[in-house]
Amino acid sequence: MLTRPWVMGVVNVTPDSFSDGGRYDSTERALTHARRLLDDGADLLDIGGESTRPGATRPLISDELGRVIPVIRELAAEGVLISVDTMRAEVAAAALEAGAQIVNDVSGGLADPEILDVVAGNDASYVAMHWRAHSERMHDHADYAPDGVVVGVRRELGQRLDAITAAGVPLDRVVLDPGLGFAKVAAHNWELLAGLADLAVLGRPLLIGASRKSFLGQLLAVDGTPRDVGEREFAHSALVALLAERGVACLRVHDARATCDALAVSAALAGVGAIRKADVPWQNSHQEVV
Ligand code: PMM
Repeated sequence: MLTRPWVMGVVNVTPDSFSDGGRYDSTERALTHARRLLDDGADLLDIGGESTRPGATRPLISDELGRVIPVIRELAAEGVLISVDTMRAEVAAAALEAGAQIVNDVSGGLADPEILDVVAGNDASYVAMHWRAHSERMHDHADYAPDGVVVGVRRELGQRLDAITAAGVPLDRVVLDPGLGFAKVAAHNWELLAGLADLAVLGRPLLIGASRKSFLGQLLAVDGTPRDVGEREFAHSALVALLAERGVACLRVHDARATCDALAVSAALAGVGAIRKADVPWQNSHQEVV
């Protein structure tokens, strides 16, 4: 049976993200954007204050906190389900204190291992993404020989799961993410998307962040010039519909409306009237949707 993935709307409170850098870098602008994502059908919002675009340098912790905490505090008070996109234990702790319920750590606990203690200590849910190095150096780590990217990512995510549970985070609080574009070239991303069943054997729900990423721009390139970042939504919508059929549990997206439209198409084609949302370790995860 088709299950509907959760739609996680992206709010980058950053001056320099590749997809939307500088557009929502004040609390007011971020909140306006957040409310638009919710109106468009997002189930939860991912609030981040550090750009992870290739080559990005890291912000000061004080800047990251100043970007995300006021936005999280305001939205959480309105009852919005929030994840904080951070690799830092200190930011995760402050975000959970401000009302976030999920920590989305693109480093899967490698950048700052204490983040796992924060997640465990707060009974939070945790998204662990496959990651090898900070953005300024990740291109040097995109080698998956001899086993290939799917086997490599599965092995390394499995190692992260061991570390996460050893830190006291219950397994059933964890979602896994292959980390499209992080220490991966375009071909790696397509292999991972085609090989999701091989990642599902790790036994945890999968989250996918493909929205606006450069591998879509490369797919649609003309004469070697990648399609502009704002012109990749149709390709992403097609991918969304296909991923829904493959049982992905959560989609991290910039355009919630286009994503929800694509999901409506998958559901209609599957002949499903009322479908269950995919099982994920966060609130209302057994809610029925139409
Ligand atoms: N991608 C980005 C940031 N955070 N988190 C998860 N779990 N998965 C991703 O693929 C992911 C992420 C970078 O994209 P953005 O700059 O558009 O936010």
